[in-house]
Amino acid sequence: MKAHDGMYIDGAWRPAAGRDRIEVVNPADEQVIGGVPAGSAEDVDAAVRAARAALPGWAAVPPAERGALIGALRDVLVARKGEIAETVTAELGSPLGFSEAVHVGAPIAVASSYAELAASYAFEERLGNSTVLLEPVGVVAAITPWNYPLHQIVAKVAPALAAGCTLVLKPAEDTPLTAQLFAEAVHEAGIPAGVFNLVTGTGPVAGQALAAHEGVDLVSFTGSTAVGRQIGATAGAAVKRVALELGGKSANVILPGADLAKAVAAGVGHVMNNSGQSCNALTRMLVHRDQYEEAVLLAAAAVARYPSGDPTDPATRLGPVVNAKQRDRVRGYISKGIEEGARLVAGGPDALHEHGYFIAPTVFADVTPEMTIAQEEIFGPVLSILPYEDEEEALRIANGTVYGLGGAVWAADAETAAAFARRMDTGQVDINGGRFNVLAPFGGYKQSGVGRELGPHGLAEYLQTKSLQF
Ligand code: TXE
Repeated sequence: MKAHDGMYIDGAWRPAAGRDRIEVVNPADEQVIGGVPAGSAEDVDAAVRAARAALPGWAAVPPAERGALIGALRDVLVARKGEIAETVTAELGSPLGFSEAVHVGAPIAVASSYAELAASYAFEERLGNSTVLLEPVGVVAAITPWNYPLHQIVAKVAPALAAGCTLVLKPAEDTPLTAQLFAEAVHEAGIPAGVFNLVTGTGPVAGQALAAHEGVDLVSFTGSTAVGRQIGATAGAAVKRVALELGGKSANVILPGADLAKAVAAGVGHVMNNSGQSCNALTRMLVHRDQYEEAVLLAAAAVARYPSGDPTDPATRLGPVVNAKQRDRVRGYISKGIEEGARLVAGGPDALHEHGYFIAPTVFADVTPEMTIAQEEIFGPVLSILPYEDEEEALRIANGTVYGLGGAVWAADAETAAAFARRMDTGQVDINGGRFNVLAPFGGYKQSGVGRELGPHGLAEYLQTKSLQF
């Protein structure tokens, strides 16, 4: 696939300082589809300098004009939707229809929301005898993962631009081609040179250099809890702002009286979408003991409707996972589930196809809350179904992990489900199948992270506060 042999710094593609490269592999057939330069500390430094130099000019652009440029960026993403979706599918392996609708559709909606929010947000307010100014925090380091390659970028870049910040993006090693297309879109939209900069490279080299750079004012990271903890510690030592969006082990609580068939089918879909590689995936389904066996049968029937294979084939609903490391990791968790005594109802650890990093859609029953598969983030198409006796036990199980990112509750009516959701230690809960809302804050309780993305709460992360008394 087409790739730039350079870094997008200060409004142009520039050669990398070193000669290291990253190969991009299609996870569906294990073929190399391209390559990009692996940036060094020198490239990071050039990008941070460009972002810092552009900061005063961009921060002074009236918010409505910044919003208009974010709108122009959205328009380019819309115009190039097909090409971006094909690139996401080639790098990540997600079915093409899902890439178009979700991988590109969601960021388009996010960019639209920030085009409007930039213009309408109250960057100044009067409180008693003070005028409170909400000013851009400065230069942002955005470090993003591969699971939603475009969305994770736009969820950071759009609010940062709206706030008046400038950025350096270090995208994931597995999906740099989507990031390059995004940089092209920024350029085409006419966003001034230096406001957005891209350095491709590895986490331990380019990522670490960026997170530790003294010219960065805020590090916004999405990825594993292990790396997030490290970035948080580095930022803390430098008294630098940080936003962390980390792992999850979200519970899908089906209360008696809910439409069981609908709840189970939706829950299975949530875990199978994107091959389970969503930080808020509803990986633990909690069902009342009286309906338990019925739910297990329904789930087994539902996963059978997720044929896996070539992601460009419209019949495919389940693609591979992103790379060999993730495949081995997910298989390891499936084997662990069997070893610890969970009942395998569908799928398993065996290879599915001759080529590609495919995992069979897998369902475990008789999972207890202490099992590894009920505690750790698997990041694959693996569902655990846990029984409960009463609501108090369901709540204890739902809240009984170190994570708290997503969640869902199903009940006979929305009020009953919402009453339960209020007691959950988690950042976002879908009630009776509630849909994605681009304005709703997204982020974690407990070890799922620090800070929020999306909507006005997401914009606030990129602002700092000054008060003038008069
Ligand atoms: O993540 P990493 P990986 C979870 C999921 C998955 C596991 C491992 O459970 O199985 O993490 O995935 C950059 N300094 N999530 O190994 O390494 C890296 O280059 C600075 C949840 O892919 O955390 C990439 O850009 N940066 C998740 C980004 O961090 C560093 C999404 C994420 O990679 C770095 C992805 C360092 N020392 C994985 N090391 C979610 N919350 O959505 C790596 N990076």
